[in-house]
Amino acid sequence: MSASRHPALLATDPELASYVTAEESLQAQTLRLIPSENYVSAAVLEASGTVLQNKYSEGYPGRRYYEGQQNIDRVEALAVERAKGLFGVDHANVQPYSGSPANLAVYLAFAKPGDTVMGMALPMGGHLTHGWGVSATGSWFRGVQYGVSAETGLIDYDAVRELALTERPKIIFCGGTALPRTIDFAAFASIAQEAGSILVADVAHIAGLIAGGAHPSPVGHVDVVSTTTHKTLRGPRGAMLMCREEHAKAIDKAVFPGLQGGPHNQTTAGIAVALHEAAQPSFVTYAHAVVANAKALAQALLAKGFDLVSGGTDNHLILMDLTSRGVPGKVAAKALDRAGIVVNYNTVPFDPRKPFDPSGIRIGTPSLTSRGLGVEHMPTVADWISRAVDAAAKSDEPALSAIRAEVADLLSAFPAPGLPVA
Ligand code: DSN
Repeated sequence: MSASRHPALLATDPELASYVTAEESLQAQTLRLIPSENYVSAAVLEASGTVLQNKYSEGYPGRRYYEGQQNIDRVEALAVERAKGLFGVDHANVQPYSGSPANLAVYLAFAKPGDTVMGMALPMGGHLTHGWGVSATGSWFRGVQYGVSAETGLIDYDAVRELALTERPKIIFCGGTALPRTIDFAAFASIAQEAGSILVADVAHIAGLIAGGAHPSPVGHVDVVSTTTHKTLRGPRGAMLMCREEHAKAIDKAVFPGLQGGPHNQTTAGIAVALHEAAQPSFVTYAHAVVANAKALAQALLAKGFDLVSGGTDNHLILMDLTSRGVPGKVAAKALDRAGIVVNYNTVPFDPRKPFDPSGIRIGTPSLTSRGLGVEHMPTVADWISRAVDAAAKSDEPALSAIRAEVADLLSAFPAPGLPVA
């Protein structure tokens, strides 16, 4: 692969250009199974690298604190309209820099420091920003946390209700980062209504599945939908907050001027393109294929004797508990990396091990689906994972190298969107 794809960068800063080129090769030749990652299209990449970068635009379309917004206003208004159309919401704010600032804006809109807020515990599959202690959201607010049942690995909605009615939180978050099962937004809505809480669905992981009709939508059930734009939605790294009209002012005020300054207009452009792509029939096919691939991969892993949290998956994500294989998650993740399969180590519910050295790994199918791999390839992927975990237990480096070659060989027939063809 040649760095000539970035000629100006190569001429100005060859060292940096070489890192970008190396990353292109890495992303082309490895099987990327991190469920929060994807491959954006060439069009999204182009939009994200435009001269829109050069413009300051504090405010919102038609209400800016800087002049020269003729084109920027159109870009942002287009992104907003596309978000509203795709998700069927009254209002969309496309300015949050990423998921954590988006969630922080929700706190700013609806709570005061010291208020009680409720979310899923991080080790159970929640997110740091859902009131977990080490996050500002768990130290500036009083975070109370729900989890999953030890028997089933599923959310126990009766327990969530009991906690909500005891604690009466200002805000309840549903959604998370390691949830392999469908979220029952209607059940959360009835709990939030009883508790008098603002309900926020953080759909960062599943936004693309929702857009493509492969997961139920929270719209109509929740007060606010928070999402990043770069996971299953396949846009640039950014975020959006969506809500009913009654909350529009509070959300906009919280994002700007409450929390952020000028929006990243080049990212807004990339989001607009990604939303356009997500409105096409091919995206519906992609979203359903992501889920079909994850289900097929889960079946194949179960057949190899792996323990999966909740016994499988309904979405794009699989949480593997490696305790019975006798290999810690971190050791497995590093061995898989050497085998050309990129995952992240992850806590599993009720994990006796520490977060930096947990019992599990988290995998998902968005990236491989974007490359065009299908259910017929999932037994091979499960076999690679099984062999790599066994090789990790025996420190068998030649076995890992052999898998790496097999991975690169298969992937060479499935060029990744947005990457140069080798
Ligand atoms: N959203 C997280 C992930 O799932 O990777 C990171 O915060």
